[in-house]
Amino acid sequence: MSSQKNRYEVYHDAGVPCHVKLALGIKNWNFELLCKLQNNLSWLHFVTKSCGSTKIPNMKFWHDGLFSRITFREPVFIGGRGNTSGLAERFPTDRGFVGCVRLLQANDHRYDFGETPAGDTVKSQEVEECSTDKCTRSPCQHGGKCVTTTNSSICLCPLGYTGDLCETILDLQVPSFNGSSYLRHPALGDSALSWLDLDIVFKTQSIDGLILYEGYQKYGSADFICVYMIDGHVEFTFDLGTGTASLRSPWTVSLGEWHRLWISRTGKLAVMRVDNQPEVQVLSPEAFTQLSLPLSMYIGGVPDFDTVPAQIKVRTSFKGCIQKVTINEKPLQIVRGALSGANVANCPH
Ligand SMILES: [Ca+2]
Repeated sequence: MSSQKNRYEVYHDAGVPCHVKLALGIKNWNFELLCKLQNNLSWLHFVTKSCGSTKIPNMKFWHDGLFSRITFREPVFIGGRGNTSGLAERFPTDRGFVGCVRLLQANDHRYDFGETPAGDTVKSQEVEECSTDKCTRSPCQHGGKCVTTTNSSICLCPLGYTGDLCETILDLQVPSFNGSSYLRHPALGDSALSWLDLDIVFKTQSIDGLILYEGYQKYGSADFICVYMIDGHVEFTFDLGTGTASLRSPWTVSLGEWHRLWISRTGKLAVMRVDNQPEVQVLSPEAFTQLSLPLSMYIGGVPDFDTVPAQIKVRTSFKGCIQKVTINEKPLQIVRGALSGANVANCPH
């Protein structure tokens, strides 16, 4: 296989050359090629993959040579010709492939691009990890989820593990959140219909970040609650189904120190106090008075901010520690009570 600009040519030679030329997209994962020999017929079969924008019809292709078998004695080369200078005049290009190959399967053998003995690669030269897909080899341990960023990849570690590759086992006491962390808890359900008291002790390292959130169904009830840091202030925004109401701490809170936050909401009225700052209060607009929260509650962040209503201006997860959350006078088991979570570590003393 060779490439020149956006043209790929695929050669299958069992005595008589036969060529197929296809124009394919650059910078997309392209297609899967199946090449089979059957009796004295050989055919090539192209299947487009959904991730490429180019559509190639399935094709069958027969060569009219005499030979019916093909025997390979040389190693398989991927991406470049290697030491096959004897075949130079039969190859129309002397350039190697520039791009990524993520799967190669011949008959039933799926090649492992790793080095021998674990993988199939006997020798390689100037091959590196595909920069557009750093997660192909999924380096994360203990079930961590690999997520690509612009230049690299990060591991989202499951609850109880930490480290760049989720390699460290944790006994979590007071959880620390790093800006990509969250803990998912059971829904509050109807336990907050008429009243909701929150008592939270936290220490933030950033002026912005989501501390607690539960909502909100795109196609159903619009009820939600959200506690978060924004511009150094603590805010509480809630919606009983007829529009949002917000409370903001009058003053900013210091970074790196413990703070205590009380929120008490009864029907449409919500009252908030942070440390010894003045109390603030607000009434929810319009008619609805009940808060029903059927979805999971999140502490320290959410896996996907698309699920958080646009009225919440903060779009980053919390950076810091959360020592205590009490809901309606019941202490929440912040870590042990969580259904799942990611990237939660121990709060440094
Ligand atoms: Ca409601």
